[in-house]
Amino acid sequence: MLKKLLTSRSVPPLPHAVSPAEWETLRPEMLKSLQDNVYGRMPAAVPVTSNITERDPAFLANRAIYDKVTISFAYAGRDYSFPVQIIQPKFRRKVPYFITLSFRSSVFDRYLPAEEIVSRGFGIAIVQYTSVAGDDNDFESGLGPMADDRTAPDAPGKIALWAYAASRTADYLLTRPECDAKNLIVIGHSRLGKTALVCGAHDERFAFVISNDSGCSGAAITRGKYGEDIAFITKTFPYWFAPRYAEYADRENALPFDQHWLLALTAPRHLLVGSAVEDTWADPASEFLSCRAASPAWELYGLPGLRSFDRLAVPGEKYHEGYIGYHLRPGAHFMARTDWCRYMDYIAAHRNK
Ligand code: GTR
Repeated sequence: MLKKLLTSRSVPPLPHAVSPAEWETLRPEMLKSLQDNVYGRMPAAVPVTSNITERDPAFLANRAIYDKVTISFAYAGRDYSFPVQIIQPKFRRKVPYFITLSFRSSVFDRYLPAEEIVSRGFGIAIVQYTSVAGDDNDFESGLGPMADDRTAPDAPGKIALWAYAASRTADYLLTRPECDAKNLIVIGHSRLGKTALVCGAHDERFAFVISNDSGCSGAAITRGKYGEDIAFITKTFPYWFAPRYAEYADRENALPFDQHWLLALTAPRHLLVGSAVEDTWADPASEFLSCRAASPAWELYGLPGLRSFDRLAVPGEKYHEGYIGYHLRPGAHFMARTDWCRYMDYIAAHRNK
């Protein structure tokens, strides 16, 4: 049934490979195609320096350490920096960190049950997205100038720049002795869910890549999608993307791929996709189908991708057996405590030893 649904929407298959080695050779071409057509070039990684500007050694009832850190680097002759907030649970030898791309900077936020996350032994690194680069057409401030000439068809959009900042945050986190390098996580909601997927596709140091309600140009299959489409998103948020993406408005069939390519670039690591049933703008069914269509990438490695019934998910269901975890939450577009609990349960069960 799911196969039929994908065929009826003309979703192109993943590039053909018969072995992990062959798949690895396809990775750079797939990334390039996504960069050229959707998100724009990903700037090359450069070394970072860090400076702790604030510390609370007795945070969260003395169960955590809070650090405010400035991460700095030089790129193409210019200096850049952005702040990150770190919450490190105490009394743990190795800490799996969530790098969370966040809308707001407050640790106690409606999208972030920080105390519960820390009490379960996870660390948190908050990258507040507009402190990296504004959510607008301004490419003069923050990391904006890294996009260079925004008239180039493949110039990076803001999603690429936010994703780049999450990777530079990983550079810093990996220097902290408590950081569990085998279980690094990147997570985001909505536009920042799209960003988490782009970051995880490029940066193989992330063991878990999590997209919450990311929808159009995120986890959802574009061809035949309900709700938001390329015409709307490129008109409303042109600066999120490479300028070329707008050429696909009302021409989604001309795209040489669909969004399951982005998901498949996480293989053979873990991918988690959360949808909400009332979030028709993001289109949960298209997010679910995308997980299904990405699964063959994991199967090449002899690993299960999405393990589900051969039908669309129903509200309240979760599929946690495969390397792709999926859940469909009752309710609307939001990053809920339920979503976090599902993700933490999955990671606890699949954590790399
Ligand atoms: C909407 C946008 C979506 C989604 C959302 C969000 O306005 O159309 O693609 O990203 O914003 O980020 O909250």
